[in-house]
Amino acid sequence: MITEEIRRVAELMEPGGAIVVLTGAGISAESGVPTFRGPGGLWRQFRAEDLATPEAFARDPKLVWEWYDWRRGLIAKVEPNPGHRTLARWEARFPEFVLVTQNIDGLHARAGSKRIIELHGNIWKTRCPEEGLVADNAEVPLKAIPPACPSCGAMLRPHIVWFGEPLDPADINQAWAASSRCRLMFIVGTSAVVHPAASLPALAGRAGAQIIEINPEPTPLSPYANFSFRGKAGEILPLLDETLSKISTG
Ligand code: BV8
Repeated sequence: MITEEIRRVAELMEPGGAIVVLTGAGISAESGVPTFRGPGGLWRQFRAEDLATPEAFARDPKLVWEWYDWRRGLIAKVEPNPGHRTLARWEARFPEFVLVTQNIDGLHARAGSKRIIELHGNIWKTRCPEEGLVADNAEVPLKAIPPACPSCGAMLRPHIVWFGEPLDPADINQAWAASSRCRLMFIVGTSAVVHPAASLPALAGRAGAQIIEINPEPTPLSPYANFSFRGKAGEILPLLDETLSKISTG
């Protein structure tokens, strides 16, 4: 059944209108990737300070790499879900569509999205701290922990933005620019507590965009959303897509 609110949002999705979608761990939850802060979330089991900071890596790189190797093993076994696939379709459908993700799991790309701003990096990439070279790495499990740079032998690090590290200026600048000129911003599956990602909807809202949140739980951004869908991304996004198709075929 198509709710009135779904129809209203679908009607706002005009073919030429700029759309930004900000995703978080919740969109991958239905694929089986653990979130960070909810029940069963990674930060309920592990301390971010021990595993996701530059200080933790300097102290114990083997421990940090083992944790990422374990997560790579989990992610390698799962598939993108209908939420990821809907966003890939929207990229093809809307010329001014920008996908900004905090996720590092690579599932948006596997679903077919091509223009993705990965604000926090990608678990399938390594970076050489000496030469700055970013390389793809799909080994599961990793052959050596910690892995070494094939070119200079230095210890590689995950190509991930840890707490206290700046985001890649090119990524955050693109995300800021897209957010400040979009007409619609969807916030999907994020607890909206990690900055600067969580500041993007405010930027869009101030510039006059309609804010649409999709999350089974309320977040600090919920009071500012024009539409809040309390449901799963893998159900609400396909429902919106279906409604969009019905509207456009009359
Ligand atoms: C920086 C990578 C500056 C590791 C991650 C302003 C105010 C306060 C603090 C700060 C601020 N600005 C900066 C900070 C500090 C800090 C920060 O934000 N701290 C917070 C926590 C207080 N930010 C930083 O440190 C950032 N860097 O600001 O640098 C700087 C400048 C110059 C020089 C030096 C430094 C860097 C942030 C990067 C953090 N990296 N981790 C890894 O993943 O291995 S953050 C971690 O949280 C994840 O990566 C994830 O991307 C991110 C966000 O989490 P969510 O995706 O939202 O996931 P969460 O579990 O929280 O929520 C899931 C949601 O899904 C829930 O709401 C749930 O209800 C919902 N859900 C569940 N199922 C579904 C669903 N929704 C839909 N469908 C479902 N089926």
